[in-house]
Amino acid sequence: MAKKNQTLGEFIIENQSDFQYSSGELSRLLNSIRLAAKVVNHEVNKAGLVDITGAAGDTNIQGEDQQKLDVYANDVFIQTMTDRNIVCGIASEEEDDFITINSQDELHQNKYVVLIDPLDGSSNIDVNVSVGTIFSIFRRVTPVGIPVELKDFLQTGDKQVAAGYVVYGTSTMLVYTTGNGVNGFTLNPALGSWYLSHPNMQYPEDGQIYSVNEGNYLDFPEGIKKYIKYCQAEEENRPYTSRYIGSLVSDFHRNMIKGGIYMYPKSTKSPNGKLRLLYECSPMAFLAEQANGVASDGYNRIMEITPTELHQRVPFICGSKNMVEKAEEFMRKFK
Ligand code: AHM
Ligand code: MG
Repeated sequence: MAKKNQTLGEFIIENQSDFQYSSGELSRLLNSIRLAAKVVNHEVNKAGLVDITGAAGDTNIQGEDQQKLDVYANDVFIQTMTDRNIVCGIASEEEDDFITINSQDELHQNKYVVLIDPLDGSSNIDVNVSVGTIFSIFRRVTPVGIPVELKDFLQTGDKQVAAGYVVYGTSTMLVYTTGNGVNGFTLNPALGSWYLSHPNMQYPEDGQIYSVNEGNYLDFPEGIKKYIKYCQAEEENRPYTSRYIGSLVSDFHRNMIKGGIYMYPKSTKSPNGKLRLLYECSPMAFLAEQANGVASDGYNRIMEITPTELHQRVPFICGSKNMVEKAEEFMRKFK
C-alpha cells in the first residue's frame, strides 16, 4: 500500500511482487532510471549557469564545445542502463536506430527493452521553462539469448510493463506506472531522495483546460477546429482556459492534476502530427489510462495502434475522459 513520504526506493521494493514475472529485474531497471534522472536533473538545473560561464570565457556557447543538454541526457540514460547491464535494448529519440546491449556474463539474457525521449521539450531549456524525460518499458518478444530485433520495440502500448516521466519543473518529479495506478515522487534536492508526494494520481473526469498550439489552427482538421470553438464558447461551464507550455510532460502533468485536454493533431504541414508514438504518446497513454484518463489519435485508442517504425509520429489527444470523448465526437462528425 502506498504510504505518503515513502521513498521511491522503498516503494519499488514493496511493490515488486506486483510484477507478473517478478525477478527483481524490472525493479533494478526502475532504480537505474531514477538514478539517471537525478544526474540529468542536476545538469538541467544549472543550464543557465553553464551558459553564463561559457559566454564569459570559452568558445562554449550552446551545443558547440559544450554538449547540448538533450544529447547529455541521452548519454546519461543510456550509459546508466548499459553499465548496470539491465536491459537488452534501448531506443531513443536521439538515436536513429535501436541499441543492442549485450549482457556481460551470458549473452543477451536481459528481458526488457526501454524506449526513451531523454529530454522532451528541450527547446524550452534556454528560456528556463520545464522539460521532461519520457520512458516506456516492454518485455522483449524475441527469446533471450539472441540480440534484440526491431519487433521487440514495435509493440502496441497495451503491452507496456511500465512507463513514466520525469518533469524538471519548479520541483522535479518522477511519475510512473507499472499497471497498478500512477504514483508521483518529488525529489528532495538536498537529500537526493524521491518521496511519494502524489499517491494514486487520477485525472478528474472533466476539466476546464485545453492545451494546443493554436498557431497551427488554420491547418488543423475540421473536427479539431470545431472542438476548439466549442472550448471557447460561452456556454455551460465554458469557455475553458487555454494553457500550453509546449512541453508535453508539463502540459500532461498539469492537466492530469487539474483536469484538461492536450492535443497535438495532424495538420496540413505534419500529416501524422508531431509527437512520436513509441516514446512520447504510448507511455503517456499508459499513464493516462492508469489515471482514469483517455488517449486517442482522434479515432482510436493510442494503446492499440500497431507501430511500424521506431520514430513513427501520431496525432495525439489526451486528457480527462469526458473532454477527450467530446473531441473524438467532433472528429467523427467532421471527418
Ligand atoms: P521534441 O521532442 O522535439 O522536444 O518535441 C516535442 C514537444 C512536446 O513536448 C511539445 O508538446 C511539442 O513538442 C510542442 O510542439 P510545438 O512547438 O509545435 O507546439
Ligand atoms: Mg520529444
